[in-house]
Amino acid sequence: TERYNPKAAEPRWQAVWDENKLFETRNDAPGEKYYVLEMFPYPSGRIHMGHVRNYAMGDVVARFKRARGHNVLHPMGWDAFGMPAENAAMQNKVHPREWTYANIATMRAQLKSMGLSLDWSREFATCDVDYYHRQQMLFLDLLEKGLAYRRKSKVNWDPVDNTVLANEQVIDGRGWRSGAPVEQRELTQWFFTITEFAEDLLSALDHLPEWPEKVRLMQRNWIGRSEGLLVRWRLDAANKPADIDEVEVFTTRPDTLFGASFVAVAPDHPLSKAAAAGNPKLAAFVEEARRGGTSAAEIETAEKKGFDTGLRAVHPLDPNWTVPVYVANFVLMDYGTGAIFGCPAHDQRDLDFARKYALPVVPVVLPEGADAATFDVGTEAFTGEGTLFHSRFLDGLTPDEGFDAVAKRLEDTDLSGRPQAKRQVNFRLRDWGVSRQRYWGCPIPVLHCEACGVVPEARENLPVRLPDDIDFEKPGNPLDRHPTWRQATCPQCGGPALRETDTMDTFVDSSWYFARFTSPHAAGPTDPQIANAWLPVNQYIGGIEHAILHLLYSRFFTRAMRATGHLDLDEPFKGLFTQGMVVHETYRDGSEWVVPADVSITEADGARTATRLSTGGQIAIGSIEKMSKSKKNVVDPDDIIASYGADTARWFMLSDSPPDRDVIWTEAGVEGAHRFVQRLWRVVSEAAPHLAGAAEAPSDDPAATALRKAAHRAAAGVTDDIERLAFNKAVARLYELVNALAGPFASLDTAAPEARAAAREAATILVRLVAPMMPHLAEECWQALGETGLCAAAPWPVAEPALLRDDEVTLPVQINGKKRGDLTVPAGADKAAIEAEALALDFVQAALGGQAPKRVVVVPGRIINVVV
Ligand code: ANZ
Ligand code: ZN
Repeated sequence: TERYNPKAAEPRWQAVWDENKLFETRNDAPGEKYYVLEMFPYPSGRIHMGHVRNYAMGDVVARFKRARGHNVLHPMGWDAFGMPAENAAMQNKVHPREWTYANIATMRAQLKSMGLSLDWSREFATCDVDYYHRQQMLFLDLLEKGLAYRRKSKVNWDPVDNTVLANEQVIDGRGWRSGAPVEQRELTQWFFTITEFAEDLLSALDHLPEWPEKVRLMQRNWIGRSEGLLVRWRLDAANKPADIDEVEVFTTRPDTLFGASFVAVAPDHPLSKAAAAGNPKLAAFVEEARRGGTSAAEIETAEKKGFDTGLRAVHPLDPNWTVPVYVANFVLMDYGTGAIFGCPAHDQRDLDFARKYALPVVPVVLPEGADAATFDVGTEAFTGEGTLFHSRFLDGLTPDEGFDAVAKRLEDTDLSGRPQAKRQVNFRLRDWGVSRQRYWGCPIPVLHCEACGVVPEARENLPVRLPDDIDFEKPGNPLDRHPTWRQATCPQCGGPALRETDTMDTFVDSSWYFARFTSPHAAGPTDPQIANAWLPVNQYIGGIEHAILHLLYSRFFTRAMRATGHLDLDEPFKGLFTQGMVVHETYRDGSEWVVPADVSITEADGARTATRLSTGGQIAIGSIEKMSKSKKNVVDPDDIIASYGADTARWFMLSDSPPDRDVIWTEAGVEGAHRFVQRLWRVVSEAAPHLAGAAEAPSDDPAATALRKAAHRAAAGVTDDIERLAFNKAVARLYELVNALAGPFASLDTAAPEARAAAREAATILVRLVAPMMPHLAEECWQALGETGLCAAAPWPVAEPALLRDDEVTLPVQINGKKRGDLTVPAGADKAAIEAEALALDFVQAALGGQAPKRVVVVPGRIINVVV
């Protein structure tokens, strides 16, 4: 037969699926609903191999579930707002809208060439007016429910370009375009109250068994719940500021109070300001510290610095003990109370700080087995478990017991009419700042009226559309300097008002798109009934890079949309799978990276050498790394599809490694995959003519039964593999099945019709098992076999249990507990029969020496033990 020609076959089958609207999902179609979703792409220009891997996996699940009779929802769209479109506008003078939609067109065509079973009728881009209109509705709903609010917050300010910068636009503390040192400015910005849900977002993680533990852990840490104590420290009257009497700290380790050697406050803390009032050097330090980065990560890595205010705080458990009060750059204003007490022996930051400023280091937790007389910390704080010592009434307690003892005592201590301490649960999680001072995003639908203040836009005036006529000549937000767009009418008083020019963080767009897909044309954000019927997403698949923010924000939105009546569910994603990366060797010609397409590899005596095709010169082979433009180690999916076809690309992506691990893309691997494509085609198409005249029912002779068993076992195995998303195992099983069938299929011309029936059955099983991974090839085979209808619409093969059973089992035979030999019996033989056969064995007879056995233990399917 002829070689399989994917170039001709793939577009042909894609057109047939399209014409039949095979993958258009009706909300009311029969079958249990199953929603499979891959994280939608950002339309950056072209799809990359990471997309191919992600969508190939999702497509296997979608096609499999469809074949199993589910009503499958498998949609696709575009996460289309964001900075790169504005950058392109600035660099190439192309409108962000044009740039974005052109990219979408390119990438849609690329995805279509992969033959994905997507419901394109539900497609949308988040920059479609239709979509952001609904997002504005949601915003107003959140505002009404008190889930959105405004407050002042810090932003990165470029003093030369006079504009706010996104975090990504700050490079080493400088503006990416101006190069000027970035300042922190306070701006009034919009926030969503994600912290209101902190406790629930945390505890609900325990009820997501189909999420990777790793992701749940990352979410837990991000939410960062800690139980601690608020402790008020009196300021020593000697030199305290007139209007401040005390400083309250948040601590999770009140058990270490007797190891305290200083108190430290954040640069923005009121006490810093008060202390700096008459102290220019301190004022300069505070100013300097405030300029530093605001992110926790920056603070974590910055050098720990402090400044002694000269104030002293009185130890809460000893009125005769005071410690110095510092302003320190590592204390965050927006965590706890913005003030801490430092216990250097048991906290690394405090220890570094104490060593730097020569403060006492007194250990108060003794590690098990350590000697109280000699134990000391060197440069490493001891943060483990142990027993409290040097701690007066706490001596001998565990840290937990010490926590409670201190809490009790201080809760009962009165300090100016209030308890000196109280328990508090703190979260690291902050409210979600959604304001962005950018053009290419969803406009926040509010107005600023001089008479009425901040007024939500009237719902009948939605959508607030982005203006088209904008210029990127100057840095900053083009909405701010648009000649007319800002001018509007206040819906409350009818007077003039100005539009909000902030647009929403693009993470907002991707926080509810999965719900919109359930009824993409609904007048409101969702049709709640339909959304509830489809959600949660049964299987969500995407990169681990979204393990924290995107998933957390989507989980928040699910709660916010429940509060505003747009859906009613606990969690958006029931199953989550994070796939590994696609990696590739790197190549270097001197200092220049070389694309794999320009490299030819030769192998001799186990050594590989690389030749650069364009120059003929030998070049260096570098390490294997994530495909990236910077190292040029990328392979363009289009090239692969053009040379080998989409099925080969899909098959290779699924075959080589477990889906959660990295897959190494190699030319040899792709070629191997393609050889299998051709082999499968040959095996099936050459058998096909002999299968036409097959009998109705397969024979039960041993050869036919062996064939049937191979097919039915593969069916059971592949089903199980796909259920567990073990695609590489499914692939391995299918290689095996083709091997098992190739021999018998080659001699079909002389086989009896009943034997052909078994072969026909095996062939149709094989083709259907392959279909989720290689759907085009499967259709071609299906047609060659003369099957009616489309393979993509055929039901999944169901394995017959009888064919999965082994006919015979081999049991170890023990004499007095020692294995002496084996016995093979028919599967399902009863105990008596097994016992009789065992006793007849030569070596058992010999051991018995003519005597009756004392006891015979038979565990069918497991073991036989004869006691003599
Ligand atoms: C004394 C102490 C002794 C502490 C010790 C730790 C170990 P988590 O678990 O993240 O909640 N802390 C409190 N507020 C802070 C702020 N605004 N900026 C920087 N650090 C702050 O951490 C709580 C601990 O972090 C608190 O417990 C406090 O230091 C510090 F051996 O108090 B601890
Ligand atoms: Zn007004």
